[in-house]
Amino acid sequence: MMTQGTLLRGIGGFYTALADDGAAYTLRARGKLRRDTAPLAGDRVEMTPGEGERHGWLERILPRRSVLTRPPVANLELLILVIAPIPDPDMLLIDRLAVIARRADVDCLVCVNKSDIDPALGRRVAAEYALSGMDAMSVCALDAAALDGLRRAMSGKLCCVAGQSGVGKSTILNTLMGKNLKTGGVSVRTERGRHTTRQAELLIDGELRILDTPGFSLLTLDGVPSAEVRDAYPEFAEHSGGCRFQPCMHDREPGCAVTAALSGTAPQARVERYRLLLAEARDAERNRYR
Ligand SMILES: Nc1nc2c(ncn2[C@@H]2O[C@H](COP(=O)(O)OP(=O)(O)O)[C@@H](O)[C@H]2O)c(=O)[nH]1
Ligand SMILES: [Mg+2]
Ligand SMILES: [Zn+2]
Repeated sequence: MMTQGTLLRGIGGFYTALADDGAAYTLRARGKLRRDTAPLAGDRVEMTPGEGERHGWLERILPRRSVLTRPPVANLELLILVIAPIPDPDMLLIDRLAVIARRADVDCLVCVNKSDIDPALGRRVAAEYALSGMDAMSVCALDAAALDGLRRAMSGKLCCVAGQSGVGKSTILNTLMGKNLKTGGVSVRTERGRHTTRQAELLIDGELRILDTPGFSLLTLDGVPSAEVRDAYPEFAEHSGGCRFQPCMHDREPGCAVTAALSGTAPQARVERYRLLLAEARDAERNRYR
């Protein structure tokens, strides 16, 4: 009997899949299938479930809508970029993640958590991202009602939550899903001590489908061509036709219409960070071709 479902995780050659009828199965994958396409959390699959205690087989990986390699997840639709007043917001990390996501055709949403500590940060970030094509949402993970907007944005989409350690990712998931994921500030007694997510794992609760993954800290723009970094910024499109040099990287070129249009505005902060990411991508390009 062939069944379709979604891969929740894979550990040590065993995969866990959630069939569309709601049952979870343990599967193995044959060598050929794994060599052709490494199965990823989030993959839509066809499987032959096992009987009783016996594992079943992963038969086929259905075509993917998107793939991220670091962290390795498939079919992601919405990446939620979390920042907070504490720890000090790393906006460069947010923009780097947004570039990677846009290249993989994954939408992003900036989620400013801990609004109870600094309600102004959410407004400041919303102004900075006003032209970015990303919504910026102010939330408080300690208050379920203050997560309603986020819940609506996530509903029905395969989502992933990323951001610095301590911004409240686990707390957001806990409040949204009522699951008892371990959070950094709370001491939780487990056999292995503090819980760390090693593997991408798909959490499902009604309309919410969230991939819990640790891998975003390793992210760099190494391998992203500088022109693609530029093209990940919707801010530029409206003005780039007016730049004196064509094509223009909107870095420090004279007569750059993007620089002229955005200087002195809130979105300029993102343009300045873009120049840092551009330099990073150019460095990687130089090292590669040397
Ligand atoms: N004041 C406040 N604290 C929060 C909020 N969300 C999370 N925290 C706290 O921030 C700390 C880190 O949260 P955690 O979920 O472990 O962050 P993670 O590392 O991103 O998963 C914990 O002490 C949480 O209780 C919030 O909205 N307001
Ligand atoms: Mg956490
Ligand atoms: Zn320009």
